[in-house]
Amino acid sequence: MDFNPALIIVDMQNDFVTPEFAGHLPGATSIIPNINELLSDNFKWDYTVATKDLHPADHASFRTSHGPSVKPKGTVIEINAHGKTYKQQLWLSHCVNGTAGAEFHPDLRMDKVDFILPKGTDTLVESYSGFYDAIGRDNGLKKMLDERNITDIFVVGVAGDVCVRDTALHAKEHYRTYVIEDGICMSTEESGQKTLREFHDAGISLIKMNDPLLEF
Ligand code: VGL
Ligand code: ZN
Repeated sequence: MDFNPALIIVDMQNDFVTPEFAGHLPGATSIIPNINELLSDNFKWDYTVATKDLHPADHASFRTSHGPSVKPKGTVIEINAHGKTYKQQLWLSHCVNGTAGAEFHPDLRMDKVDFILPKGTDTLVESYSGFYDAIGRDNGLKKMLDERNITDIFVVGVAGDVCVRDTALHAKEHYRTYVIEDGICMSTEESGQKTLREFHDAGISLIKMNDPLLEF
């Protein structure tokens, strides 16, 4: 059986990972050593990709982008974009192109990453998944994986219950898919538990750094 593994590192950017930044997830810095280990020469990936949430300053997913008052936390709105309507939860402004918050956490060994995939660059459309945006448009990731005959996808990064979740669920539509539990950070315990059940129901394997599957 072919085994051509790829590593997808999701949104390890300051706004999500670094204390003091906009959408910092408590505990997110603790996964950096594991991700760096995965990027070391101890692993022979056929391809490594890092997704990068990259939004214009007035992005439609921001609580500040819809009228003069800042929308309350957790607000979900309908957005019309390119002839489609989709529901979007609103977030604090995050990963604005050109700001420090959009940069990868400085401790990550990004020089070992083969390809950086920007997503969410369209003002009107968020893209949690590395594969397809909120209105189903292709970010081009599958084509790059298929050109390298990738069979198995391992996913790490943040947030475990948002962008890791959507990326892993889309990956599973095409590849054997694993989420590395000690390589992700959830935004909340409750949402994290729900996401782990979704992974299980979708047939996504949850593994740890010491899993024998990672000895290649
Ligand atoms: C993310 C909310 C909005 C993430 C990105 O990377 O999980 N969450 N944009
Ligand atoms: Zn975003």
